[in-house]
Amino acid sequence: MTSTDVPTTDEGAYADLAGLAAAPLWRQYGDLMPAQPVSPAVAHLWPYARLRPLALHFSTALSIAEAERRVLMLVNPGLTDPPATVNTLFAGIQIIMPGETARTHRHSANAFRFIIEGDGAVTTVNGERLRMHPGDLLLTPGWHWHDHAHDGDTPMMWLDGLDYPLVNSLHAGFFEIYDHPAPPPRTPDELSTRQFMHGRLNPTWLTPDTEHPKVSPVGNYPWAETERALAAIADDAQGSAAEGILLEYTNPWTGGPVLPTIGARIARLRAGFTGLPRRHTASTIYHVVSGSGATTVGDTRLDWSERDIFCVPGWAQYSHQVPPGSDATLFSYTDEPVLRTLGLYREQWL
Ligand code: GTQ
Repeated sequence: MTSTDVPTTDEGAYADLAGLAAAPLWRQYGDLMPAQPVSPAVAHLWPYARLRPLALHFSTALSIAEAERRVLMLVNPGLTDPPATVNTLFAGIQIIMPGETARTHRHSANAFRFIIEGDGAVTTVNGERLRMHPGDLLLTPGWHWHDHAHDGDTPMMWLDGLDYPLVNSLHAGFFEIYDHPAPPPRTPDELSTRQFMHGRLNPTWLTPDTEHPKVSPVGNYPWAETERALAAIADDAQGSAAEGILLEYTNPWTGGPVLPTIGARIARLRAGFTGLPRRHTASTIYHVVSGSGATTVGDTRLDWSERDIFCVPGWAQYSHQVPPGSDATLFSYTDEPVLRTLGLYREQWL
């Protein structure tokens, strides 16, 4: 048909529209403007005890050079193509063996590591060497060069968190390999942590990065400090009715989240804790640092124990329970900063 032809049937008109890369809104309105969020992501739990032997298997089956990063992706059963853990965020288990180096690269996606086990590996971020210990939170903000090297003597495993699903959905993903021998360190080891870790005493001679004000200047939030912060209040503070004694890792320049797109948190849930159910538009990924318990998400019950990873998609109703006997400690990360920045954060207590 030519541009001057007039269709005579509805069917013909719909076919002509499709041929023009156009479509009738009225046939899709409800999908495009849902009354409330509809997410293909599901609540899911990945048992660490099942992942660990597989990580060890691939540590000998595949060289780190072949893999670039030896990471088991935790793929939400509802978000397989492209793979993501929740709508905007990714979780993976990375393993590095003694003597190995994962070469220097950078990507526009923001990343962090939360160390699960092992000792003796060092991550270098934009020229600063950061030693990794279990429970440490290390940041690799977008477009920062980073490599991982391991000179200890046991396998080292950590949780990787990245926002690449969000970055790729915005078509803003860049990646580059540093194709030269690793340069010498640019600052004394761990200086950013030592300069900023005390929060209320910040260096006067430094100023925030005006182009990236929402990126924390801290390389490593060490477990020893996190544990001290929890221990100082955990017996006395009231805490959140949904998340217990929930502390946010903060950017010392802003008091806000550590990365523009990702907030990271640690929570102590006291023995016998029963959280009030709620939902919010932010999605969350949890890692069990210690203890055990259950999280009910809609009709799904996730029973978790030490080192497991699980996720709660946005707008899903959830509540945590911890049995009597011992406390539980949960690390978590969330896309709440994105939703808040865009004016899209909503929460509802149920
Ligand atoms: O360690 O740089 O889990 O680039 C995925 C992509 C880790 C990393 C991941 C990465 C990294």
